[in-house]
Amino acid sequence: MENIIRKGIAFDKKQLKEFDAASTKKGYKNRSDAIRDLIRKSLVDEKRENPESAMMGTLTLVYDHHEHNVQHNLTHIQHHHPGLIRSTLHVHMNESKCMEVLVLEGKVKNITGLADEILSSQGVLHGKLVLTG
Ligand code: NI
Repeated sequence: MENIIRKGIAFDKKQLKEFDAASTKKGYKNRSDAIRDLIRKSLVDEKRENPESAMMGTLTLVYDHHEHNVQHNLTHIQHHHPGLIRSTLHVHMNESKCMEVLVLEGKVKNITGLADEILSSQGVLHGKLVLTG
């Protein structure tokens, strides 16, 4: 594994003990794996803060299809951003609620702009955007 380098890092004894216990509880087999995942998470968080970063995301939303025009409006919005939307999934949750999951790819500012537009549409009950990359 030539891309791996070893470094000595100083830790607070008590914090390291707590970190190891939490990591073990989560299923990590060793401390290095847990720390590497933390670093990856930190780098993705950093990327998320830059509006120009290229990322992928999922937008999950729930709406009431009885609400006047909601499906028409959501379809209209989505057709205006074909380059951002890679895939969509629609699930009929019950007699009134629908769930949609949109897989998005593009600049952070464009993904969040589209997510804000969709989530603020009338009839959308709630939703959440998750960015990754
Ligand atoms: Ni439905």
